[in-house]
Amino acid sequence: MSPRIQKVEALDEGHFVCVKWEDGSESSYPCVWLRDNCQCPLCFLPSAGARRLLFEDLDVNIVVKQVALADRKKISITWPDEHTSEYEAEWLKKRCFSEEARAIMRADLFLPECQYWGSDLQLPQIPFEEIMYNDESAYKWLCTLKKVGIVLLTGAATRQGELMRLGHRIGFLRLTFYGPTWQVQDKADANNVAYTTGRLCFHTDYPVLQHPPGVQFLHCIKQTAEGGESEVVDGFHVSNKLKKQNPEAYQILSSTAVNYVDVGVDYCDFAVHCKQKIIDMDSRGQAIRINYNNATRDTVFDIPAEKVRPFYAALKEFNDLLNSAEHKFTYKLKPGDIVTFDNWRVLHGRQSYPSCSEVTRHLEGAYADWDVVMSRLRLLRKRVLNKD
Ligand code: OGA
Ligand code: NM2
Ligand code: ZN
Ligand code: ZN
Repeated sequence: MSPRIQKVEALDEGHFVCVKWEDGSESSYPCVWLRDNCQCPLCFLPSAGARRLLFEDLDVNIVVKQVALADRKKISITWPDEHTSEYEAEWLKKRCFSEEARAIMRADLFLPECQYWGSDLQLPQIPFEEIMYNDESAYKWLCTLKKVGIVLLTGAATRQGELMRLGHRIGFLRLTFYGPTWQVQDKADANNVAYTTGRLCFHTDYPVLQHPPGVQFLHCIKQTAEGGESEVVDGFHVSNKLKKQNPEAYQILSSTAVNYVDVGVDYCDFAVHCKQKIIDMDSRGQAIRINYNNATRDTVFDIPAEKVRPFYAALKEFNDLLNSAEHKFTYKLKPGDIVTFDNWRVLHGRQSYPSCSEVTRHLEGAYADWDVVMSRLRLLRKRVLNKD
């Protein structure tokens, strides 16, 4: 069922090659791109899936000398220096430059579909051991994590080390100054407010890092009887609301760089500083990453004095929207639960709980990068759907 070619011709003085498909549709390919992507063994290294051709050796004004159709399944091009290139119909079809074809390719590569939620969230749940041993379940887990931003894995053993296993399942975890995995519990001389019994207001983890961890795992090993409930909110959904309701506040939060700081000792000693906008947006103004932890926001604030009060007012608007009953979802982790969520999108918090001389609440946490998670998702999809 691979596509077949009816006709091929050079256009625009040899700067484009136009392919007419059997269904009557047409695709036009710029010659500089065709030459750049010659698949011959001199120009391409199949074992690496990478280009051997050096940019220095590419003539960016190249035109075709001759183009021919071979058995409706591939085209061959002769270039002015007599180098020849062949391109398969299926390969070309996938790389068509039309708006629609690129939208399909983009969706396939990056799964941009996003399902917004509020207090009505139906927290997606999958048994932990299922995603560990079953590829279809693991694929479903990662697709849902990407689309909804949060998935609860249930029934894990109530001991440390399960997140290490989960890390191996996807590839590897993200090491930070708090260690490969880290223990959230009340600690004497805590080096982070998370390691106390206090309430944590809505935050994303680690905005002090230039590239904050994309995905977070929290494994409940022990849960306190009283307090310690978890809260989550869809930061992208709330950002959209803020943009509509108060464009000025949105503008301030998406353009003002806030200083973050984290100094201390854990996995090793650290003195981390960074400036981040609380809402990172793409070129269309859509939020793509929330960088907000009130605890690590620095006392140093590198903006002109007259901009300070408007900034606080804008942050207040955002914080109020995050906390509105309409937007936040509250639940309580049970021992054996592992909550997995998009740390670029979902803000999380916890209620306070009574302090006690013994440890009454213990979560093990870990991070992963979206690059690693998306890589595993694509490989699982290929295996599950048996396609590429
Ligand atoms: C954290 C955190 C949540 C909790 O450690 O950063 O958000 O429920 N913990 O303790
Ligand atoms: N912990 C939980 O930004 C932060 O400091 C988040 C990180 C200590 C690893 C908390
Ligand atoms: Zn070549
Ligand atoms: Zn946190």
